Amino acid sequence: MSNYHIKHLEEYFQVYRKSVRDPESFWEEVAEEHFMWRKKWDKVLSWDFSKPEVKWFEGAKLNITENCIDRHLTTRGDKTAIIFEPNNPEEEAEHITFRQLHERVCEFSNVLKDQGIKKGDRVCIYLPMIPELAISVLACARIGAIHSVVFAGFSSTALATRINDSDCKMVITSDGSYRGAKSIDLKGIVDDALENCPGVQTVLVAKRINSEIPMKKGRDKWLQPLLDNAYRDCVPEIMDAEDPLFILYTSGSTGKPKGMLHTTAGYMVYTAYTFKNVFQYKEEDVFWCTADIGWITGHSYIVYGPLANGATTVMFEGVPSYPDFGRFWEIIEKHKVNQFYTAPTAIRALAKENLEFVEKYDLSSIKVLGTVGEPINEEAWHWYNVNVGKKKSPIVDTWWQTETGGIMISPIPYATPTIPTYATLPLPGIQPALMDEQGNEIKGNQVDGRLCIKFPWPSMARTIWGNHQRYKDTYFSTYENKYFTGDGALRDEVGYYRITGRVDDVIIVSGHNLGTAPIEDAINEHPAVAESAIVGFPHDIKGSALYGYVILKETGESRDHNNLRKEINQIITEHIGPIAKLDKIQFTSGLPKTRSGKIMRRILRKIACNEMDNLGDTSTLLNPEIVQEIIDNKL
Ligand code: 6R9
Repeated sequence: MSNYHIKHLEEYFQVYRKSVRDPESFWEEVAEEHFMWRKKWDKVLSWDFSKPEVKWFEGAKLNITENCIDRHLTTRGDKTAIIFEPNNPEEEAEHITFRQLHERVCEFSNVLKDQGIKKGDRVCIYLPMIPELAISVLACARIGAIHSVVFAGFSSTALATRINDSDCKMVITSDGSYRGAKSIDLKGIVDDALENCPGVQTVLVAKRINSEIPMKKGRDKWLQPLLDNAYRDCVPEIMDAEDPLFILYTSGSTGKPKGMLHTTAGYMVYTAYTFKNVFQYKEEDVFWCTADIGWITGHSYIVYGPLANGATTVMFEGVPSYPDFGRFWEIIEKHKVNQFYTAPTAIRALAKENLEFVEKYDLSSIKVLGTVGEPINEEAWHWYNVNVGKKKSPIVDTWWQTETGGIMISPIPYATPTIPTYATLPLPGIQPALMDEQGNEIKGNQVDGRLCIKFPWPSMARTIWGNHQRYKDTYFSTYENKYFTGDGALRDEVGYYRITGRVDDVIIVSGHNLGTAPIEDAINEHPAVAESAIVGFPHDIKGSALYGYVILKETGESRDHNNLRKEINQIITEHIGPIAKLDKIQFTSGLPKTRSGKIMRRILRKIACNEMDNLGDTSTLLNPEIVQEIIDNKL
């Protein structure tokens, strides 16, 4: 039996038991068999959650890009590593082989070195989803520089905060970006941000939209001429297992963004392992994750996890609605995608549109469907299963976080029976615990509580950049000797996990703890409802009462709102009980969301509580304009 690739349920249970009984030899075996080490480790694991300090594969030496690129050259040199699908479907897709990727990463690494970047320096990458994004990430890793990718939809303020927090010396950007029918002046945003970033010495600019842009003398440099003159080979920097690989800022609903720091060996082993198992990737498959690389999902499952397995990974520059709502399905047909990984918010948006958009395309290549980012509601799950998977492709509802580095709780397709809204079982090596508010672990099944992890796993973040105390306070202080995820979960009678939402969003009504996900799921069952979000607001008798924000489908918009309110509460009563009925229901055309599709309930809560003058940081919102509409129509 190989630990590395699980193929059926019995095998999962065997592997899981082994991983819990002896985590060190379990991970040691995985690491031994499937990676390229310049030197093996002296010790597999040392840990102390009270500090907190965690080290995996201490003493080992490696370079992650040798594992993602070089070692595939002999057997997979001509295999496509990256398929780049441009925003405009008329523009030809680009197929980059492992050999070409090697060359391009080496050239880029040499440019970074020529520009004075050394091991340990921080480099901010602010690029659209073009090949240079993946290549610059890998180039940093090759020379030991720490990359900090900032999603290229963030504002100049958000960018400046992140550049300064980790003291980046360099910014890599492009003249602009395409997003559907629009083009965006990225370099202008960088110029604005850099007014307040004295530490940045160099800006490398890739050409994408060929716009005329100002270049600041001495600071800004066009990338292409530098690449053209760079040598095509670059000896990788040999890194320690625990050397930093990257910083990635979490969207952070409150306060300053947190720069999660991930290190080299553990992150590599875990993302590669989970990629292989959760997507059941086979050698000839084409894998597509629709996330942006500016999000952890893109780091782990567009770049590192797939490439460490020698996989073909798709990078899509555009949006699901351009040139029309069939774009995702067109791309699946075009590149014969076998595994498709996206977010519930995208599924819901596409499910609102005419079915013809998906029925038009041949989706028979699909073997596995995945979701990530938020709880998937039952209706969206069924839509995905019927219309995209044609009821023959398992859906993996993958629960994890920027902090966890890789997928933690998820079905293994074709092994774990799936149930809508359940992330199901922990992956090998992951030991979840549900805790009560007094700090006791809740044992047994059919229980709910706060989700913690009680044993280290290889890809956990090691600290928050520049603020270890905050790392400790946020994740390791609520429960002794456990990592606290901030999420609530329930464990059903067979031990399956269902994530019920962020614990901060839990609302206590007449002494009952209510998670947001199950109530929103019930509301979304109403045929006229497209999406919803609930928050609490103060109530004299109940302590808190529930305020719902509901988006109607086009078909529901002409209906009498008071009747709809009654029907929605009727559904909630049937699914959950009268305790969860909403006191107020406001119909709206949209909900405030982060760029990765998560509803910012903090803003909705403040509006419901009449605290409009204190909405907090809205710089990472996808649709800031919706906030005013919601305020104007407040009940
Ligand atoms: C990968 C990613 C993490 C938070 C997490 C949880 C929510 C993610 C989920 C899910 C329910 C899932 N979340 N996946 N909730 N079911 N399958 O999303 O990272 O951006 O850091 O967000 O997202 O609340 O704590 P990140």
